[in-house]
Amino acid sequence: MTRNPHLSESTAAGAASDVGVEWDRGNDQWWDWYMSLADGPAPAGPLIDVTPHDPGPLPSDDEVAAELAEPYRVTAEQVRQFEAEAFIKLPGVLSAGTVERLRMRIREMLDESVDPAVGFQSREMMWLHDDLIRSAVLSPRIGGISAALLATRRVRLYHDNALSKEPGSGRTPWHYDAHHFPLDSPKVLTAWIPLQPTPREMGPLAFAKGAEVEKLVADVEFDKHGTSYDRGVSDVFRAHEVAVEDGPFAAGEVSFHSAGCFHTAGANRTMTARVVLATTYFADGTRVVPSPTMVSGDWRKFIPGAEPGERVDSPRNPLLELPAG
Ligand SMILES: O=C(O)CCC(=O)C(=O)O
Repeated sequence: MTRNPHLSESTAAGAASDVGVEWDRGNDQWWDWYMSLADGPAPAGPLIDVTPHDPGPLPSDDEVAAELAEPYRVTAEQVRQFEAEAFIKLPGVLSAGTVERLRMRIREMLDESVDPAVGFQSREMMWLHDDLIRSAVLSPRIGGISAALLATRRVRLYHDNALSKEPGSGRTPWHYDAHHFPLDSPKVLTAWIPLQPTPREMGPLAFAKGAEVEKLVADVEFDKHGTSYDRGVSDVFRAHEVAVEDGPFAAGEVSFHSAGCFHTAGANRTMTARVVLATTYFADGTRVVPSPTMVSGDWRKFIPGAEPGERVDSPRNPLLELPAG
């Protein structure tokens, strides 16, 4: 067994499946580790130059906030689909101009904080520092969709995440978020908000269809050092002919996946960074799992003060204001 170079003495210790200790580095280092668990050869060949997208006139900060205060009507059929498939892609959640404004701001925030040499760039908790990002992360529109899909009236924020998969950067391994978030409830979801039209070649998020497919891979042993977990999940899905939704995202289209949904993302084979705002929400009343693991990264940053078994309701986990009506 080759030791994973992103792990410390403490997190590398024990069996490859042993994740019982807490993560002892930052969340950006957590992503470096996690992305190193993706299987498959590094893709070769030239990067594709995608046609630049024209978002039209750009809205002001106030116009973005006003747009995101408006409700998005989620139908009963869409809720049923989310429950049956564990994810849903919804068109037209954001206007093309709002998508571009968020992209520009997140790019600035990444550029001021992340080493440009890093292939998968990340930054969390941006809503604490920026009004425009806050108006999206805590927006009644995204909050209202999340509450409708989780069949609850009260949702709180777990965290926000900027995720920029730079040109040439590789796959995101198969995983499900209940393995990551130390939240003791099935009522947890992530809104994955691409900040440009995202063709297949750019590595859009891809989902294994079906709330039950997680049972098929329950016995695949996690491997903190290498790529065998990603490969094992992929092999089982292939053997069971599990359908995978890996299509492109149009500008303004947003996916919502539950914490039990298995998902992955392809490499970015284009010359444009795949920038995403990913925001995670949970039903009010949720508690911290009894024993968080290193797979939760530096989770105390996101839910400060909440210890295992306690309710998560710190000032960093505000209740979302839902749209009127
Ligand atoms: O953007 C990616 O490649 C991975 C994101 C992800 O897994 C998530 O937001 O749950």
